[in-house]
Formats: sequence, structure tokens, C-alpha cells
Amino acid sequence: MNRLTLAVLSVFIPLSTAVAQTTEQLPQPSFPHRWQLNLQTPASPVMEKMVDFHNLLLWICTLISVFVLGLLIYVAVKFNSRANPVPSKTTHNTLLEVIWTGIPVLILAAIAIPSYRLLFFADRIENPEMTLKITGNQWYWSYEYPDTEISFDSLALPDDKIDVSKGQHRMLEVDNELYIPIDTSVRLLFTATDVIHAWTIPAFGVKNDAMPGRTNESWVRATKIGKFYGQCSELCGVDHSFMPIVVNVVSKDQYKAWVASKKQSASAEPATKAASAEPTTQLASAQN
Ligand SMILES: [Cu+2]
Repeated sequence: MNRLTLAVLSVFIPLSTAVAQTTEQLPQPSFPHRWQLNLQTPASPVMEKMVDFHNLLLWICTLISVFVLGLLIYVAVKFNSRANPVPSKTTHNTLLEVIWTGIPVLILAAIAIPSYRLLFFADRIENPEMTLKITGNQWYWSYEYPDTEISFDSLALPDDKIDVSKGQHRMLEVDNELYIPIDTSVRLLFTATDVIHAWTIPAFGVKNDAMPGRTNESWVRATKIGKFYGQCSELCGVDHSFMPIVVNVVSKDQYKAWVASKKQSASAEPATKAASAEPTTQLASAQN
């Protein structure tokens, strides 16, 4: 091993272990961390495939970029005015033109095959085990679990309610978090009451528009236990950046316990829309 290799390794080995350690210490498997490269850790089959597709494209882009850079360097060295004082007057070459049109077309066609396959895979699931209906409102989310008749609103926690010592994150925490069981196919239905919103959880590979008067569909089958964060991803008005999403992926038993507790509290005190809408107004006025 030469000195240069040693020097490079001495820089990268501590760096990679440091990154691995901070990732392990995080309570949430997919929370972004400082100096993060690449996408979030995937937590669903769709996102796993998206990461693979992204890596495939990265290789293709890299090879093309290196090839074009090589050609540019070759041309600059071989055909500059000093090396080639009398340039050729050739303007057309049919074979070359067919090749440089045909090869990019073939590359794009080859990329289209896995791309469409993934698009259809992410589109919808044939036999969901449960359904979650997501409604976007200005500016909070409403959730319904039609199978268990649970429904609630989920509003951003204002800054003064964020407790950093508990690992909470500003503008990402909500008062009512979602719960879904692990290894369970969940059909996601999206709609909105006012304007277009978009419900997003990067680690699930889900980003769908919630549109008034329309029901969009997607699905998730969570593969990792933990807390997953997302945000509204469609400019929807003044408080667009204050409608975060928190999904807890828990074991099937924990999910059943959550459903039971949620039903109990719902029967104890029926929540009113007016009461739950109050914090939005507070949040809106706090931002103004
Ligand atoms: Cu929105």
C-alpha cells in the first residue's frame, strides 16, 4: 500500500465510521443527518427500487459524462491550431450522424423500460390489507382509517411546543401522529378540501398530489420500524411550510394497541373540528 492510498484511507475510514455511528444513534432510521449523501434510507419496497434505479441512472450518467469529457479533451489536444494548423473542411459524415443520433435514442429507450416498470409498481397495490385516507386542508392534514373508523386532524407543533431535548425537530413535528403497522400493505388515498397539496414521505418513496374533487392513490408497505417525516410538497398557500407529516411504523401488536387507545379516547371526548383548527390560526398568526 503506497503513501497516497494510506493518506486517503486515513481520511475516509474515520469519516465513514463517524457517519455510521451518528446514523445508528438516531432514533429515526430515515432522518436526514449532517453531510448526508444520497437519498434517505429506504423503508418500503418502492423506495428500495427507486434507490436502485437512481444508482443505475447515476452509473449511466457518469459513463456518458466521462465519455463526452474524453472526446472533448481528445479534440482539444489533437485539433487545436498548433497541432492541426490546416483544418479539414469536412462537414457531414452520414455514418457518424446516424450513430450519434441512434445511440442516445437506444440509451433512452433502455432507460424507459425499468423506469416504466417502477412507475407501474409504485402506482397502486392489488390487495391492500388496510386503507389510509389522507385529506389536505389549508393548512393541516386530516387522516381517516376507514377499516377501524379512526379519524383525526394532524397539525404542526408551533415553535414554543418543540422540545429539542426530546429529539423533536422544528417545523417537522405534529400534534397527532400517524401509525401504520410494519410489513402491511397500506393503500393510500389522497384528496383535498381546498387547494392542491402533496403528501410526501421520502423514505417510503411516496409523493402524491392531494386534489380537491379527486382521489389519487398510492401504497406503502413499510419495512422498517421507526418514525418517518415528510412535508406538504405542493405550494398550497401561506402556511404551506407548516403542514408536516409524521408516520410511526410500529409492530402489528403495537398498532392494535394504538387503535384500541385511539378508539377509547375518541369515545371519551369527541373531538370537534373547531377545537382542532385552533392551533392553525395560532400558528398562522405566530408566523405573521
Ligand atoms: Cu399543503
